[in-house]
This record gives sequence, C-alpha cells and structure tokens, in this order.
Amino acid sequence: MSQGIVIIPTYNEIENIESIVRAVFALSTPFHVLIVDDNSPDGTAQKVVELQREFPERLHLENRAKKSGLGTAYVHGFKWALQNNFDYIFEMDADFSHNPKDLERLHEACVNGADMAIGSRYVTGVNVVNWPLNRVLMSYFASVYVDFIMGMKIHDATAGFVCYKRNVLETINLDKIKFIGYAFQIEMKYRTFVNKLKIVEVPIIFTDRTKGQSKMSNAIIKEAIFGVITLRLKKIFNTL
Ligand SMILES: Nc1nc2c(ncn2[C@@H]2O[C@H](COP(=O)(O)OP(=O)(O)OP(=O)(O)O)[C@@H](O)[C@H]2O)c(=O)[nH]1
Ligand SMILES: [Mg+2]
Repeated sequence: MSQGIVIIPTYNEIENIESIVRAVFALSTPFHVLIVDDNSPDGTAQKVVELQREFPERLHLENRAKKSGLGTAYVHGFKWALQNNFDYIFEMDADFSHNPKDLERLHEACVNGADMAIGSRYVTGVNVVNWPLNRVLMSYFASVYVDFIMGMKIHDATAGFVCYKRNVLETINLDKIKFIGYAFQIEMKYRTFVNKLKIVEVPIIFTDRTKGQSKMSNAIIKEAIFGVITLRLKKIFNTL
C-alpha cells in the first residue's frame, strides 16, 4: 500500500503540537507524521517524544541543533521521507492555519493524477479567516507578482499546505534549495512547474493561528521579493 507522511516543521509550538498530531492521527487515512524541530526552547520536541510512546509506528521526530528556517527544515524532512520510501509527502504548519482534514482532499488530488496538490486560498475568491487586511493583500498580490515575473499561473504561490508525489521531490535537486520563508514555497512550485509536472490547486480555508507566536519577519518578505527575480534569472541563464 502506498504511504503518506505529513511533515510539520516546528519552532516553539508547545501550545499546538499535541493537538495537531492527534488531529492527523484521527483521520481515516493512516498518514505518518514527521516533526522537524529546531531545538525549540519551549520543549516542543520533548512533547513529541512523549507522544511517540502512544504512536510508536507513525510518529517520527528529527531534531536539528538550531533555528535554521522553515525551508531547510522541509528539505531535511523531504530527504528523510524519500529515504524512508514514502509515496505522498505533505507540507503543513503546526498552528492549525491549515485544517488537517484537508490533507485527505490534497491526497485524493494526487492519487487522481496531480503531481503536486496545493491547498489554495485564492481559487474561489479569498478564503482567509482572521488575517489583518494588509497580510491578505500582500499574500494575494504575491501570486500576481509571481505570475508577472515567472509566468506561473498559480493563484496561491506562497501556500505552505501541499501534497507532493515522490517523483516531484526526486526530480528536484534538493541541495540547491536555500530559501527559508515564502521564497521557499515559491521555489518549490517554480521547480515543479519548470519540470512540467502537473500542479492542481485545491480550494481550502486558511485560518490565522490562535495559539503560539508567528515567525513572520521583514527579512522573509525581502527574501521573497528578490528571490522571485533571482529564480527567474537563474532559469533564463540555465543555472536553475
Ligand atoms: N523547524 C522550524 N520550523 C519553523 C521555523 N520557522 C517557522 N517554523 C514552523 O513553520 C510553520 C509556519 O510558521 P509560522 O510562524 O506559522 O509562519 P506563517 O504561517 O508564515 O506566519 P503566521 O501566519 O503569522 O502564523 C510553523 O509550524 C512554525 O512552527 C524554523 O526556523 N524551523
Ligand atoms: Mg502560521
């Protein structure tokens, strides 16, 4: 049987970790979960170790020494998932912005022919709950900007709720991925697009986190703005 694994990067998610893990394991599809924790000072990883006693087969933990960004945490998780022979590999946040129930809809899209299924906020209008207007606008226009520079027609280019079929991650040189924030999400989609793989957007409702701290920063926004141009130039000069 083909197996799916949900990768959840964490930094100081003690208020969310137990409920998010339980929410995934409550689904009828028996997904595995891989937590990639960056030595969170609040004890997130210790909580995962505790939960592993209850879910010894399906809950996995990778510890990294220090906070190194969401992008590299995912790259670490992707390599782990490929090595451990998973067929469907998911990205999901720990903070319940992504509804774990939607994992099954993303999975279904990939089982039915998509190589990459994106949980998208902007396919049918704007499906974002409780975000300040400036964040909604920035996030919405990020995709317009991505289309303008890269010619990639994806409604939600910075989405971080994704299902990949393993072939997508096998065809991307993961060692080249260095971005840490939204630029990472755009880069993964761009490389999938450039490789002419099938990308499908599945409409989801995104809700702002209610517990724990956001790790968004101006540096992440800057990285995205210049990152898109860098990726486009690399493609033009054949060094992507
Ligand atoms: N391992 C690891 N995880 C991280 C790092 N930065 C963020 N994360 C995790 O990545 C996920 C998304 O981070 P958020 O802070 O929610 O970022 P965001 O969703 O863009 O921002 P908000 O909407 O404000 O919550 C969460 O599960 C975080 O715990 C990091 O440096 N290392
Ligand atoms: Mg979040």
